[in-house]
Amino acid sequence: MPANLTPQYLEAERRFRIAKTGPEKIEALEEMLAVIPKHKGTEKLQADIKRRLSKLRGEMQRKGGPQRAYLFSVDRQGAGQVVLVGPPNSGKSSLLASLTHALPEVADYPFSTRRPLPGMMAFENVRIQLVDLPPIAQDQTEGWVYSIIRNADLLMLVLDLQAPDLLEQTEILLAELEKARILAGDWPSKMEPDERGFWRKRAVLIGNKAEGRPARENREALAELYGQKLPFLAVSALTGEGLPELPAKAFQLLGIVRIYTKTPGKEPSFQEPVVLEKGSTVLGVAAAIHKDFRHRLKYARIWGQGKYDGQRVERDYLVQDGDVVELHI
Ligand SMILES: Nc1nc2c(ncn2[C@@H]2O[C@H](COP(=O)(O)OP(=O)(O)OP(=O)(O)O)[C@@H](O)[C@H]2O)c(=O)[nH]1
Ligand SMILES: [Mg+2]
Repeated sequence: MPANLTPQYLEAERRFRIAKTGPEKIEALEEMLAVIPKHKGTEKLQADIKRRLSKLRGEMQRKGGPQRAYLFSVDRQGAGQVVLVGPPNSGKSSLLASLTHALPEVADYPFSTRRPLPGMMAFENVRIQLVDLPPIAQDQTEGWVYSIIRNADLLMLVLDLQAPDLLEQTEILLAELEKARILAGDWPSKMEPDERGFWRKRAVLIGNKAEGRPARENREALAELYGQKLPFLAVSALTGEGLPELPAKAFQLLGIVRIYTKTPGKEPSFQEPVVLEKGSTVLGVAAAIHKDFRHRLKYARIWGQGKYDGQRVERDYLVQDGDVVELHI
């Protein structure tokens, strides 16, 4: 064992050893990964923790896992996983109900949501997974909620624009996330903690309950205080105001592109795009279709904005949203 493991790390490891449930183990492993000193001497150990984490997450998502554990994790589906995060009663479940076919419990009392609930939200020809979560509240949110957030692609921070203490609620929300080592901001989401042990996650502020006059004043105050740091959208799950823009915003912030593949001499199908991270190459497209194509790809032809139709491109050519790619293997 590397000699310079900190007391903080050893404490997390102790918690891992005595953990009984999957969510408890995942939480302890995440803490270990966050606080482990990051240098050459711990590289093997870090890799080992990551392996155990992804194995546990996989186990919990398969049907074979214990029923109870299954309730605390959410199998990723569609083009990206977006989680609804916010204080009690801000309208997270209402938004899930408005944007997907899911049927969450909506109630006028706080803490009505107890378990994660996913639904699929449509944006043009892709589907984005939206996950409703229990609220974030000082010392009242169970650890597995943060584990789900750490594993998400995008956070929708849902706030109640009609709450008299809106700004305080926003501050508390961001502070609670930070306590759980989650930094919400205008940066690409990472699935692993950074050097300082923080999960950096891209976030968008959703001011819900935007209808009515008090909301209008609050909206301005929120935009003024946080608008520089975070993208901001005002919506109302009640009247539907702002909701049509929400899926497009999520798609944009997920940082993904849709590529359509075709075989020579045939028309592409525009129904089922290959979804890839922004910054992917033609080789990435090939690898997404079949892992052998990574080695066998010779070149590609491409159609899209700012290119000649059917232009021949090499393997490292960057693809853009909407491109049609013909792979030559
Ligand atoms: N006026 C107004 N009320 C809303 C709006 N959206 C939700 N509500 C109401 O706000 C209350 C809370 O809604 P929920 O969707 O249950 O809120 P939640 O954030 O899921 O609450 P928890 O699960 O307890 O964290 C309910 O009474 C909703 O009807 C809105 O846009 N405008
Ligand atoms: Mg709810």
